[in-house]
This record gives sequence, C-alpha cells and structure tokens, in this order.
Amino acid sequence: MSGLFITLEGPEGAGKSTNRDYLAERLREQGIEVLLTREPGGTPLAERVRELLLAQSDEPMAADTELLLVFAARAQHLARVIGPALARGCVVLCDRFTDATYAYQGGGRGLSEARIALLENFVQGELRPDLTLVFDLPIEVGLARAAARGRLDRFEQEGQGFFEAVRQTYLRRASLEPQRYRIVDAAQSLSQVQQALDALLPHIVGLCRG
Ligand code: T5A
Repeated sequence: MSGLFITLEGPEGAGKSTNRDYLAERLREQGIEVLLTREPGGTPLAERVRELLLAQSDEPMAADTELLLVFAARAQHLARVIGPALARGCVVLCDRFTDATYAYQGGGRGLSEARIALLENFVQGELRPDLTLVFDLPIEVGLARAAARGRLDRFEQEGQGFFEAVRQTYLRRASLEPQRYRIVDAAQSLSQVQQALDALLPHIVGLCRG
C-alpha cells in the first residue's frame, strides 16, 4: 500500500468532520490527492450497518453484537474504499476508525482490549493508521455541541461515565504511541483549532510526500 492513512478521532461533537474537511482543503492546495470517508460507514452497505448501530431500538443491542457490527462495516469499508484508495497512492482522511472501537466498545462498554485486538488483526491484517489526530475536549462541551444539532443518536444518549471512559481511552492510547498520535485541543474556538492544524500541516505534508 503506497498511500497514507490518516484518522480523526475524539469524543462526541469534537469537530472531527468539520476539521477533516478543513484539512482536506489544505492538503489539496498542496496538490495532494485526498479521499474523505468515515466510520461506521463509507460504503452503501457499511452505511446501512451504521444506521443499525445509531438507531434507537426497543431491543437493547448486546455489546458483542455492537462490536461485530462495527467490524463488519469496517471489513466492507476496507475492501471497497480504503484499501483500493491506499493502493492507488491516495491520502485517506477517515473520520473515526479502530481507535473508536477501543474507546467506545472497550472503554465505554467495557469489552476487553484483547477481544478487540483479535478482530482488529482479523479484519485489518497489518493495516494501521499512519497518523491519528485526537480532537480532545471536556465531554460536556462536545455533548452540548452535538445536542445543539438536534436529536441524539443511540451512543449520544449514554451517560457521563461512558463518555469519560471514551475520552480517557483515547488519551491513554495516544500516550502509549506518541509517534502515531497528535492531540488537538478541540475545546478552543474553531479558528484556534484550525491554527493548530495549520501548525501540524508541514508534518502531515511531509508524511504524504514520503
Ligand atoms: N462508534 C464509531 C463506535 O462506537 N465504534 C466505532 O468503532 C466507531 C467507528 C457515530 C458513533 O459511532 C460510534 C461513536 C459515535 O457515537 P460519528 O458520527 O463520527 O460516529 O460521531 P459523532 O462524534 O457523533 O460525530 P459528530 O458529528 O457529533 O462529531 P464531530 O464530527 O466530532 O463534530 P462536527 O465537526 O460535526 O461538529 C459538531 C458541531 O460542533 C461545531 C460544528 O460546527 C458542529 O455544529 N464545532 C464547533 N463549535 C465551536 N468550536 C469548535 N472548535 C467547533 N468545532 C466544531
């Protein structure tokens, strides 16, 4: 695989989608071919799995079911979109990936990291992101931003403890592998966050150009 795989992560309402688009613009200005995508989703079939994951339902979803659905969507996304894009040398900017599984299904739901790692290896082989930007902010700030947009999805209705565990899992993973992760203070104003991304741009462009 000759492209570059960049993922954007963080708790609810951290500004991942907004800043993914901003970063894509900056990279395209440098003549870099960029593919934007997201998880869960990224293909028509994986988007249908996303709907199952986010929808409220009278039947509670077992944590293992949730985990398997996340990885089922990911297998499809990798086969149809991410893998081919990396093979043709694209920079892939993906809004959430497997770090979200460790954060939500691991930290939030309490599933073991070993179980998640088993599926990660099965579905992804050796593929891991080359760079992961973690948009970090106090969970109440992110939840307020998400709530301002309207109806909450199934995850957004979880409690404070769930989201605190999500946030701490991201921070712990980032501290264990500092060469892959960059933490962005997402509680700042949008223009300050984008200044922070501008400061990271030379590093990102350097990675893109190999
Ligand atoms: N999930 C996902 C799992 O459980 N396991 C997995 O493996 C994966 C991949 C959906 C859910 O799926 C779960 C986690 C999620 O709960 P999602 O849609 O990507 O995933 O998640 P959300 O966090 O819900 O997406 P959001 O769209 O809410 O958040 P974003 O993308 O972080 O934020 P964004 O850019 O849409 O911004 C939200 C609002 O805030 C404003 C924006 O304009 C927007 O209105 N905003 C700011 N306002 C002030 N200051 C700033 N700095 C701002 N930045 C953005």
